[in-house]
Amino acid sequence: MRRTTGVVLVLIVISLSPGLIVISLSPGLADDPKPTDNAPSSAFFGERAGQEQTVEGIALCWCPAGSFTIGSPRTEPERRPDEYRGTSSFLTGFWIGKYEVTQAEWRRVMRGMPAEMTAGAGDSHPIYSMNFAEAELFCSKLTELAHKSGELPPSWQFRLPTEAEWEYACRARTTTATAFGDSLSSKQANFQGKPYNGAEQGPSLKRTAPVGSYPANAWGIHDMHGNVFECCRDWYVRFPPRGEDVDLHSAQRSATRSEHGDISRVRRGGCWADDGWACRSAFRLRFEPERRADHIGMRVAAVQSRN
Ligand SMILES: [Ca+2]
Repeated sequence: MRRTTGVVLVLIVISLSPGLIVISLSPGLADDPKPTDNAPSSAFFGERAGQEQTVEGIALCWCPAGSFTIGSPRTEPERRPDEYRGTSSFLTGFWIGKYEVTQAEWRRVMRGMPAEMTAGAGDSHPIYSMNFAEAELFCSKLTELAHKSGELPPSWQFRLPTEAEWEYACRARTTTATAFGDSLSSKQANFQGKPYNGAEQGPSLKRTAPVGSYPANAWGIHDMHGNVFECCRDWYVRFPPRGEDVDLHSAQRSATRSEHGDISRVRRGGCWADDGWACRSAFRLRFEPERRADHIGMRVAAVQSRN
């Protein structure tokens, strides 16, 4: 049985603004960790940024513990106010999908498709048109399969990335507007129409491309820019808190309402149906939980559970 007596959990409640409560659980240092107890999960940690492994058929890239500047500078062309900058940090590293979840992966785990694939169909095309609940169900079923096969330690799980995790993985240490610099051509990512910030005009497929058709970022991750938008687990908060391990999955009360009164999750990274500017690393957009769209897909993260 896993020993937990050596760890003291410190509960910190920070009130950042009226109605916005962030709860952070940090492991205390009351006792030395017991290596024998943690051996299986410790061995599962990566050792360097971009290190790869495949778990339950899903290729993953390691994102190390550390911090980065999330958001965009005021000087960035096409910047929006909700991209305000701050320092985001991660106490522990995590794995993120090297590719968007594909249609073949979805079919294998879910035993069916969420909708007709009208914007590019095929095993290696990204899945889309799932709603938020189905995206989360995919992650929990994948976790179950990977626990059963023994490829994922019991203390780890697949889930959607937080916005901070997503942008950290997207940037891969870059501070420019995209992981490929301050402009973006549709030769570098699958988007439609106008290149971003004066880049060379490339093709417009007007549909999804097989995942990995475009160059990877510095950590080996493909299609963080373009192809399909990727839903994150956070509720959309116009000015989310920055800081350590921010996770707004349960921050429904803090979610910012749209002009129609709706609250939403968040999607990131632009897509085949939008211009290049929407592919910027810091760009954020709403994703209403019940919505299905042929340009919104997902990518998984594998993280050590916090309980
Ligand atoms: Ca994408």
